[in-house]
Amino acid sequence: MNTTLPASPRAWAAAGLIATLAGLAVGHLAAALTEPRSAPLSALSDAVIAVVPLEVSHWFIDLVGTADKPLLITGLGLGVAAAGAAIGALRRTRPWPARAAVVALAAVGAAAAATRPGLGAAAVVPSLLAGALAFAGLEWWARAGRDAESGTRRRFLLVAGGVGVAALVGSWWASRVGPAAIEADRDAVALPEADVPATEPGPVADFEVEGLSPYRVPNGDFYRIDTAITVPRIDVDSWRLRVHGMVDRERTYTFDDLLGRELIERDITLACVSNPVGGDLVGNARWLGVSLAELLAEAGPDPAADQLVSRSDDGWTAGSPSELVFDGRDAIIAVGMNGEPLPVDHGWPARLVIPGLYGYVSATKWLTELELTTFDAYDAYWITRGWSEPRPIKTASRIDTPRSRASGGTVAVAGVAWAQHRGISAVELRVDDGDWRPCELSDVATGDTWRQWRLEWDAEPGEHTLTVRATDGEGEVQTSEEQGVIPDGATGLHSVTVSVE
Ligand SMILES: Nc1nc2c(c(=O)[nH]1)N[C@H]1C(S)=C(S)[C@@H](COP(=O)(O)O)O[C@H]1N2
Ligand SMILES: [Mo]
Repeated sequence: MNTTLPASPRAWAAAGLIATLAGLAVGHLAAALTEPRSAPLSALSDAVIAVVPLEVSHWFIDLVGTADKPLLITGLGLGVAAAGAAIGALRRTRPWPARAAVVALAAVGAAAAATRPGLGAAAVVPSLLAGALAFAGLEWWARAGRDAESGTRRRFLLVAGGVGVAALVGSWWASRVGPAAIEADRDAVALPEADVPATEPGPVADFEVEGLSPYRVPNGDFYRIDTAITVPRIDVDSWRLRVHGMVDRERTYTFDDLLGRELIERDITLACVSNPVGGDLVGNARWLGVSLAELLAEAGPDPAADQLVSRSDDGWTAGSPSELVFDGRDAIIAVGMNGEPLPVDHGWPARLVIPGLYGYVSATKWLTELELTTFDAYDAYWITRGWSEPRPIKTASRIDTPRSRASGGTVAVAGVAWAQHRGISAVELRVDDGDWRPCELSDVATGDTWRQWRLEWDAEPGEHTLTVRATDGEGEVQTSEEQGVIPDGATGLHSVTVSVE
């Protein structure tokens, strides 16, 4: 039995969809084998992030929080798939416009990839390959669909579907063990012991209350914030750190150069300027690395250079006040985090950590360049997008437990407070409209980390509001005035409503 009837528009749309998905999958495989950031959807998402107006991205991030990037890439994927289906339907009656649309789509992907900072002309290959495959698939279908027997159409489905699935499996494999996989390199690095170990905070750094953030957050739980859709995968052997700009002599360092220097270890709390009151975009870790100030000094910085611009492999930049880098604080080029080489998501193979500054003006991951310049001469990534020039981290405190309910009797109320570099000297808790009650504070070694606090509360049944506030190391009490995160960090007091049984 044969079906020589022309295929329905719906069948053409399905064919367009399948050819497009197969093309995308092959493009993805090509990228996974070479440079994951050049995958069509990754490159497109990156480009969208780069060009979308500020108001739109702020609105979107407000709406969906850290789900912004997965949602963006999924949305773009659905968009491209829908375009593929539409092109399939169009191809049925108007072959040339449909062909042109495939070419245009591939060109957009290629242009997005080639213009990503740090990627070159070769980055066009995955998108062009994806386009070529979708194009060929559709041509084949057109022949099969016009006058073919159902067997030919079935063959189309099998082949296109098979190519797509095989390419997806291949990319998954390539991302784990292929040439662009770097986990193995990272696993192979044995970090030397610190020459100058971190000062231990004391016997009670951790109150170990259920629900309370640990003093040091394990790498797997550490918050992650960056603009990278696909994180840079850096080959550590060819990685270089270049120091240039307003210096007497440019310098370049390899990863081994860093490991061969004096390694210091410090507990430092990172915080994101976009952390809302009570939010969790903050964490403390033990960093191992080299002194940023000492390394920069070797280049002979010009005293007039008031800004240190740090640049990431993917082109992201942060601008930090040179004055703070050189004022004796423990600014570090970190290669280790909590006893391991830096995780890929946290900047492998090297990143900056400068105590007392928000991440967007200091904590460059996948670090490749340090440039001494001035604030007049250059605005870093987030400065051009509405965030303020570097200002001190605002004193903040958070209630970790209880968050919503508790059983009556004695309840351990506990949380963390931070005001990096100034330190925390007191934390107080208020129950309903009562007096501020002083809390017990954990041991800390420096003012560069957060500090745990706790209070035993005799909880009466009913609904209660708990509010916390901290005082920094300079005696300044945290403000209750509410401000949003833009432009220089949120203020206000964290409160939770707890129902006590
Ligand atoms: N390359 C790069 N580094 C970056 C960023 C980025 O987008 N790209 N974001 C910064 C911001 S805003 C913060 S808060 C910290 C977060 O570091 P983490 O992801 O290790 O917690 O990294 C900083 N370093
Ligand atoms: Mo951030």
